[in-house]
Amino acid sequence: MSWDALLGDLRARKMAALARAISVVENGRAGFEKLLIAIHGDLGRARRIGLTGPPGAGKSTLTEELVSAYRAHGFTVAVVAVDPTSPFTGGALLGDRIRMESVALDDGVYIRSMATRGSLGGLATSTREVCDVLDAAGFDRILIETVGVGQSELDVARSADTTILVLVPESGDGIQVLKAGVIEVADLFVVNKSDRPGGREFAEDLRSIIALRLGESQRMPAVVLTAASIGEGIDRLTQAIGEHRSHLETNRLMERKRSDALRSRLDTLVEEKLKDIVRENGYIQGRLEQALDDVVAGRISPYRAAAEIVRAFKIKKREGGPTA
Ligand SMILES: Nc1nc2c(ncn2[C@@H]2O[C@H](COP(=O)(O)OP(=O)(O)O)[C@@H](O)[C@H]2O)c(=O)[nH]1
Ligand SMILES: [Mg+2]
Repeated sequence: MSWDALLGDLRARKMAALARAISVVENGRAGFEKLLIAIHGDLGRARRIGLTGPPGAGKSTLTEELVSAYRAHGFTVAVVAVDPTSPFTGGALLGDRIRMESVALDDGVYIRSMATRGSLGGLATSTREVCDVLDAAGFDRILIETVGVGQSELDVARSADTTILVLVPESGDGIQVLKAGVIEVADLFVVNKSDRPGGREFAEDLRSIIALRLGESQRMPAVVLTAASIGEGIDRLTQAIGEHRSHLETNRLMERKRSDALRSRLDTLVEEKLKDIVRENGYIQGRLEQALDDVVAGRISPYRAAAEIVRAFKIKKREGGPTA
């Protein structure tokens, strides 16, 4: 299939083209840069919503409920799940399909699991780029589920327009998570499993902690109680997501988020290209090999050796000498 055909089919949201484009991008296979260059002008239409939190909090269940809710409003929805441990059960989706009295596959929904290790220089980078492909394919909403609150999950979450932290009343994790300083990352908090005891109290505690942590001038994020497994609180959640979006738009924060994200992506890409240059440069690699013996023998520190190699490389480049 030609590139033009692939791009055309992708924009027409044909599933085969979508799957192919995503796997090219996810695995950094030949042509991924060309593809990303071609779709760049299409980006920015989808609303990206990240869900993160400890395992078992109900993120997948909530995600399925959100898919149903958005479908009911007529939106197309894509899901990127960066959590291989909890597959989607199809509960809410299947239920919805049966209600729609249709056994045909709903082509307004696309669900994609991602390996936890991206190859485009980290999980965050490849997840973001997979979302770009989904954005170009015209999905109205993109839901990104990540598990845990490690650095790379937070990076993924941060690349969404609205980041939701999902907690449950009974887990001590709730407070742990907040200690790790993720309050600043979350735009919205969900207290799920509120069908169990302690939900309201937990939500109140959470509100106090957030209020203490955030400055006076900062917007107080919503704390929404849900019981995803019985479909409770989902309307309030979609409403809170919408309100956060309006907040971003009225305060021109969307542009800033977008330009911050693009700046960091540009930085990363330039850094990677420079690293490639260094790795492939015969002169530098030769000097490195030479210096290694002296470094190992303790005659020169790696800091000095590195500084000398870089200085020599710069001088050679300036003088137009052979540096390759
Ligand atoms: N009681 C109760 N159980 C729930 C609720 N939401 C999800 N669960 C259950 O919690 C378990 C973990 O849910 P899952 O969505 O896979 O969590 P994830 O690991 O955060 O994606 C599953 O057995 C769900 O059925 C809820 O609101 N109340
Ligand atoms: Mg899950």
